[in-house]
Amino acid sequence: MTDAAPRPILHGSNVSPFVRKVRVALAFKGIEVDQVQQIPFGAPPEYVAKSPLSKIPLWEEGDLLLPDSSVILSYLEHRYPAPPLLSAERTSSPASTRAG
Ligand SMILES: N[C@@H](CCC(=O)N[C@@H](CS)C(=O)NCC(=O)O)C(=O)O
Repeated sequence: MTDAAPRPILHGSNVSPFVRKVRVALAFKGIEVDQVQQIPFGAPPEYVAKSPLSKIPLWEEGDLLLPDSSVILSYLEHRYPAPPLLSAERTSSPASTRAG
């Protein structure tokens, strides 16, 4: 990550398995982010404006908003390819696109 890049923010409570899924991927790849503890129910309007379904997790990186754990993992894999979450032989399998 360059100095100019905004530091990513992971919104969500660690109670959520979807949030933990993203945290595991971040730990595996050695990516540091800020985390804002957020629960989905009764979320403030500022959060709903970023995540219209008011679900967690939400990935915020500057103007980029990704309100779904599988989309976040796909983004992480593209932006930070090493180490890969899936082996090359797994990524060549059509079934791998349905994982998550
Ligand atoms: N497909 C979403 C599911 C996320 C999800 O359902 N999170 C739960 C918390 S574990 C949530 O926000 N529930 C609130 C709701 O459904 O209104 C993802 O993978 O991120």
